[in-house]
Amino acid sequence: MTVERKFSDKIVTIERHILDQQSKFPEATGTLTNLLDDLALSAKIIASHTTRAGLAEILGSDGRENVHGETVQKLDVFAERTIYRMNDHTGRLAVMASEEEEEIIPIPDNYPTGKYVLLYDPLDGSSNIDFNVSVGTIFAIHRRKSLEGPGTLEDCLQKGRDLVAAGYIIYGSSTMMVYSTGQGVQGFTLDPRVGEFLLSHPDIRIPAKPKYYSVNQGYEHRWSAGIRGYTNWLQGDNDQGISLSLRYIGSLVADFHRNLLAGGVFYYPAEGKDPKKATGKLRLLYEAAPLAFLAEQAGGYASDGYTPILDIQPTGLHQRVPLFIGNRPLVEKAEDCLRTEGQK
Ligand code: AFP
Repeated sequence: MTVERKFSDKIVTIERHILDQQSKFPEATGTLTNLLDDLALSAKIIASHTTRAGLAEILGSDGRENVHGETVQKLDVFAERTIYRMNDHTGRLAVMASEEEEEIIPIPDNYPTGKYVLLYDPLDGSSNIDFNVSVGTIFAIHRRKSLEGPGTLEDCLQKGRDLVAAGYIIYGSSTMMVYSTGQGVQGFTLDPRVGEFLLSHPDIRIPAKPKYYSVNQGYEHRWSAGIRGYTNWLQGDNDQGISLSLRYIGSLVADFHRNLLAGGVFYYPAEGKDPKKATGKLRLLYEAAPLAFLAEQAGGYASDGYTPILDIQPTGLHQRVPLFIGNRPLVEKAEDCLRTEGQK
């Protein structure tokens, strides 16, 4: 029997893909490859629980509050512990930081430290879990700046521009891991039958023609005139034929993922009339910077309205920033609107 073999028959697992990428860099030691593998395995473990969220005692919050005063869901705790336990002992990391923890997370003394720094939001959008809405994990990887010993706060406070890799896992109608090491954006879908992430979305590029704008329009009364004008512009108040549909899930990974594949802009602006949201809601290190890295790698752009997100020097672990992210012309239009507003 002769079997016809085509290129499209190639089955690319995430491990194979990461190794292929590594082989392009002869000086690579494999540490980043192994770190990404550890994250893929963490994702599979978390996915095995998110898909059972409605079933067991795991549903609902455990009553504790995280450092931002938000109620922590049990799955947040599980995802947080899973990522920590998969990475504390490997000798690949100098230090970690999580959206759920106030301070940096040191590597325990009895384990070796390594050259990378892992920042993560273990389960973003977790207030949606009880309603069967997609949630996600976001991760960001830097090279340590300190030379040896335990990693430091400064190792964590690095600009997005210096990221080595970033990505997210979306736990939705299927589980996907989307990541970049600075050579484009690759998307893998978890085949639950074989327990492997398979390359399903190679070289993702944001479509040039956008479809959606995503914002919590319920907060419009607290926006500045510039943001209101920008929203009108996206809705069709322009002479460029742009007229976008509104889609907002309230789960950043899901909103970003849809716009990455369909084209559009997500924004969470500063809310002048709410002192608690003077710089928006989203965190620079765990949400804005890693997604900005992916957006730029996919041909898009992200800004806080004035400065590219990737160029902002973080000053605190839990710093919040306004975020505009998606197709470059749409994000630049937001910058225009805010600049014009500032000149009035
Ligand atoms: P939760 O993790 O508390 O659900 O917050 C999710 C999130 O940080 C981000 O994923 C969403 O884009 C954003 O908040 C939604 O915030 P609003 O509910 O204020 O629109």
